[in-house]
Amino acid sequence: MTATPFVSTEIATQPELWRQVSARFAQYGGALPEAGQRVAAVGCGTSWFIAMAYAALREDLGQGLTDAFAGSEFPAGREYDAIVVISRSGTTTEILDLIRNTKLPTVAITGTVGSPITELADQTIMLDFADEQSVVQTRFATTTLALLRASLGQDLEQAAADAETALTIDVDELAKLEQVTYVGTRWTVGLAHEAGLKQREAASAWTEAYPAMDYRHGPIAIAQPGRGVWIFGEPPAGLIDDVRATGATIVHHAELDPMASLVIAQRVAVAKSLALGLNPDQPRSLTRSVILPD
Ligand code: F1P
Repeated sequence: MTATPFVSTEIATQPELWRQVSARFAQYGGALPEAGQRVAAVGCGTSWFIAMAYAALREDLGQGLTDAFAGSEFPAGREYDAIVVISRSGTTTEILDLIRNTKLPTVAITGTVGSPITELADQTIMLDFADEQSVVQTRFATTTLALLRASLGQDLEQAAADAETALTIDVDELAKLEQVTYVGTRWTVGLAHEAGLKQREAASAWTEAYPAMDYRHGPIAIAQPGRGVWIFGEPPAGLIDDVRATGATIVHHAELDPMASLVIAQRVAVAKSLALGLNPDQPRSLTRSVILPD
């Protein structure tokens, strides 16, 4: 592959988009749930992992009960004050079915103007400026999370500056790791899942992801020299020593916002894909949106 993949260009725009979306936050703020409301956040694939990150962060910031579900797993009949649905394409079957079948208020975050979700959801937050040409999501997902973090009162400037640093870090050695397991704590568990998905999608590579505390309950058995354990956020006590003892490579960007560490993970996924002679924009067996037959 000689031309620059779309995903590489899209990854590089993230710092600016995070700044842009947080500056525009006031414009969208009214549509997002208020503090104290009981909220469900729902998506599929990447969008589910962003929902997971938002849910844990919202609860940890004391803004109210927040659950995250994959689109297919929303528990019908459970009461929430609002459902936040995330879908870049606005066409994902499980998400559209959920909105059609619920009586609860829905707010959709999407990247696609005129998509069915904009007709079905009660309110829509349109992030079309963060849409992507690559099938593999990077900037739509992180820009959505930047918006959600801003809605919870977080300042994204440091994260954006850290993401600029993340764009300059050499990833060649990380891309040579045979296998990576990503771990996180609370809101960074969602980031760990998203990082793992990037390598599976872009490079058809074997990755795993777990809550960091759960990692020692079995998954550590595959750690060995030549493989990596990528830690998002604060590592639990003793974890680094336990991983070091296996000989696996520890990846931990302690000085960067966890979303900037995700940017590095995205770049590793692309580098690994290219090294294998694959097209990182077009994962095997995957389309931009999963639309299932009736
Ligand atoms: C969800 C999704 C993505 C995946 C790929 C196909 O899309 O499953 O997670 O990376 O792009 O679609 P969406 O509902 O956010 O459009």
